[in-house]
Amino acid sequence: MAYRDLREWIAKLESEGELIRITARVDWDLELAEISRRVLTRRGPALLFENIKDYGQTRCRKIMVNGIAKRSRVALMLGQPKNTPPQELIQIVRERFKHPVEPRRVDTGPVKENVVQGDDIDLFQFPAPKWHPLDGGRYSDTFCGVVVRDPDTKELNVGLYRGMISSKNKLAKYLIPHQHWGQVYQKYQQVGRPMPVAVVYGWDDVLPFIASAPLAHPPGEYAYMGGMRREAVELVRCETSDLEVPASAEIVFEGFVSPDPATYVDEGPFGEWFGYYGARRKRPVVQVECITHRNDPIFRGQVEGTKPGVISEGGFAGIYSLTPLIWDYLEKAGVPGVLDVIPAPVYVIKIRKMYEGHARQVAAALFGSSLTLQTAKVVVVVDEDVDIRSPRALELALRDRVDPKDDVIVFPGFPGSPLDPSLPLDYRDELKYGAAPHNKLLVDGTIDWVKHPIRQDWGNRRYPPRCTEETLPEIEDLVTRRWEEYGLGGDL
Ligand SMILES: Cc1cc2nc3c(=O)[nH]c(=O)nc-3n(C[C@H](O)[C@H](O)[C@H](O)COP(=O)(O)O)c2cc1C
Ligand SMILES: [Mn+2]
Repeated sequence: MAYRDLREWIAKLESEGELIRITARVDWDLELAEISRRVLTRRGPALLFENIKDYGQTRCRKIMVNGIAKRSRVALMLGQPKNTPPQELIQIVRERFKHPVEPRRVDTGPVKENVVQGDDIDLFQFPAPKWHPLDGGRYSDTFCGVVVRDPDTKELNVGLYRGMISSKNKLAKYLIPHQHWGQVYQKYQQVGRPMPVAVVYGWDDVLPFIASAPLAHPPGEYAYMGGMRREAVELVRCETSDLEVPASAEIVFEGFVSPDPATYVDEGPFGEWFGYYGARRKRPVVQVECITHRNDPIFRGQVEGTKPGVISEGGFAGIYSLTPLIWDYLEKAGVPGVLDVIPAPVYVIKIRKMYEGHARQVAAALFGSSLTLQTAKVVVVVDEDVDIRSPRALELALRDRVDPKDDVIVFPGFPGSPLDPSLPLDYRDELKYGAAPHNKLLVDGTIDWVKHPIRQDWGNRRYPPRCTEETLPEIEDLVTRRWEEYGLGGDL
């Protein structure tokens, strides 16, 4: 039932009317990105570009975008009906995270149809777009899986980390030390050895879905991909290292990151998910030593930095991966009563409040975990009677339940995302600080039990009864009965 590879996934999307092939000639230089962005803004279909300027005769001639940028396609990825409601999808993902499936090793697979080494390596043979006008280069790594192995535990890690083509055989990478591959890289640096890396493009879209989620080890990302598909991922060994990649992936770049900062090259600016360009800095490099790919391979990418209010494909996938993870994490941390979760840009958590301090417990758990290090900066916690999916209801809760003096609480000195544009540029130096030095904010929108004890004259409530919802039943009946008599019949 699982999709074997990107091609089977594309065929499924096409049969469901969820993918369009673009055969008109399109320029990789901004035009392709703008088409993708407009279609994303309209929550349109996935796109397969088949005719890219300068890419008629190259090793790779096609690129797919927007594969899981819509709920119907997230549902299809999970083998569910297209119209599965979002809250149901989140519960399905939650359930599948609880049942990881270990990967299976196979001897070979389609990804080995072509093995490219030495002088034949040329990353510009792959149609990486220029996504934003001020980007420092062409970003090949926007929806891929970056594989490394922890030299101590021997575990594989698959993360989605951006990368820019720096030259024919160099990928400049945004490697943040606190991320899993950043932690692995520090181990290689300590012993002065280069870190083997494999970057995987194009497979079942559970690959970028899982690679961009902050998951626990063990069992690691491949087991979670297996869990999402309910079928083991088949892995083959790389040519130049003991790393492992999906046997039916479209393309794999294999290489090494030198431990020596003298080898770092310029990376950035890049239009980031915060909606701003980041800074250009010297960053680690994957020196590519081998490329393996299928015949007529299909590249995979996504446009970041969309229009205000429009969530990118990566951000969209994140709603469906992060929400279940946060929910489970809070439960495991022993935080009771979580009823709903909205992750990022502002976290909103709905709880059945059980004691005073409950909201602070939620916030402290979120700020205390690496799970939410990148994304949790502002957390709002509200009671169960607030519809957190209604912006108006949220505003009313902020106005009517919050005492700015007591309920707005700063948690100073936490690690956070170096992408945050509110930080001074120096704080955003990820290689200097590991993460970025951050302050976090809780807005406690729950009713304060100390200030508002239960009152019998309010019907055993802490807050005054709402005047907007209730009149006496006999008055309702009376007015209904006399409606015509008032001269208010007909349409009124
Ligand atoms: C499109 C996209 C691009 C990303 N780029 C980066 C990046 O350049 N560096 C980074 O550290 N995290 C990046 N992330 C976030 C990581 O993928 C995410 O934190 C993930 O949990 C990393 O895997 P890990 O937990 O195994 O380290 C990106 C996420 C998305 C959706
Ligand atoms: Mn990981």
